[in-house]
Amino acid sequence: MNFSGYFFEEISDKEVFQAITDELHRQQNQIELIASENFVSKEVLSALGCVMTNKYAEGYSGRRYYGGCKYVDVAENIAIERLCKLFNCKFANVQPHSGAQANLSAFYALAKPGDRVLGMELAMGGHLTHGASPTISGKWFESIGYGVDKNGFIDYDQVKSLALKFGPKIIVAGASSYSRRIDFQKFRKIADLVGAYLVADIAHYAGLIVTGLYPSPMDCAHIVTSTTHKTLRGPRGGVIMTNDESIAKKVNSAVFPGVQGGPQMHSIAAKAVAFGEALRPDFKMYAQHVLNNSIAMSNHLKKLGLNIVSGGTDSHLFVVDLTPLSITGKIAETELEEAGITCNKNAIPFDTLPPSKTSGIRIGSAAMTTRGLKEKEFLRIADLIFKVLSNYAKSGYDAIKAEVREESLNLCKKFPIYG
Ligand code: DSN
Repeated sequence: MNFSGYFFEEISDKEVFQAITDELHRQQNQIELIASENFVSKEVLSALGCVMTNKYAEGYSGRRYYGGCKYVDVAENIAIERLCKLFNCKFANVQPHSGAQANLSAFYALAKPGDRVLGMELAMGGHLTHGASPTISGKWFESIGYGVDKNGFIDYDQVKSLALKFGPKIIVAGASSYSRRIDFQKFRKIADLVGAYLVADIAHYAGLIVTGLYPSPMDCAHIVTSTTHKTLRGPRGGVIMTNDESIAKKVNSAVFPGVQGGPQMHSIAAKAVAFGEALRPDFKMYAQHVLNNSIAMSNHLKKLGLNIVSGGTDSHLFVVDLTPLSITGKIAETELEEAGITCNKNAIPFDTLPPSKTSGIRIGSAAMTTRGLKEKEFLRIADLIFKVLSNYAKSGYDAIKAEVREESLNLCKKFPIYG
């Protein structure tokens, strides 16, 4: 994969050009630890900026509502074929503009407004679109939330008892900040007990799943949804997969015309390129490093005295509980950003602080692993994080933060991206 030599063409709109240039420099010069982000290859970027953005192609390959779709059909067919190969599935829809659209389409395909949906609570590590009250998933469906036990692991007994009590139409297995393996087979058994559909949202884990480093739900979920831009390292977007032909038909109708209009063909072309990259042997090595780096870093932060939710990680991400340092997630996010390290504040299970503050931060290894960092560097980043957070508001703090900022910048320069 080629992550160097990215030169975007200067555009005459100076204000926008400046914003793009500044964002490029920010990405080059910050240590990126946001668990849902990654750096795409130069080829994926080129495909994203291609002329397919000009094309309307409502419908599906071979049965569009516009003429002139011959070549976008080729791109979409390649994307579908590669995605099915990656996940070993029979049917795929590559049109969702995002993970949220993919999840909404899955709900639309399988349930009606007023039906019950059982998903992981947002505050416990779930995702907004799995039934959180401000979203369509929480407003149009009767949503019930499950959580984790006192050790931070999914409470399958609770999932089962809630399923038996409420008889949901859909059970969602998937998360935004759950670091451990999800037992999809256990979820399917519970779904079967109550006649529910199982929807697995693997947005975070997709790149680890296709490389065999995280369990795949493909043989047990009725529908699998994902984003394409996290560990899978593709362009921003969503996908839906299934092995059931009648569900596949419902999914296609749900995506278009149910939830979306014209697909973004430039984005689908870029998805096809990224799926091609994920099929290559070096992607497996990349994913293995992502996992090794995350485990090494979380263990090191633990040694330094911080709590890790659930005690560690089986994936690219983990959540640090900051309560031993008496510092909020919001403060940590701001201070670390000023020290050259980007991450996001995140609730910890049973958090007593509101989502605008939180008691934790979420950390992910996918993006910096793309830049070539290995365990040694991730351990050093853990040291830098600890240095900032443990000295916060103490005397000499500003000088310490400046030191860390300089070291972060040097590390970024050693592992350039798009340079
Ligand atoms: N917002 C994404 C995340 O950060 O996990 C999920 O869609």
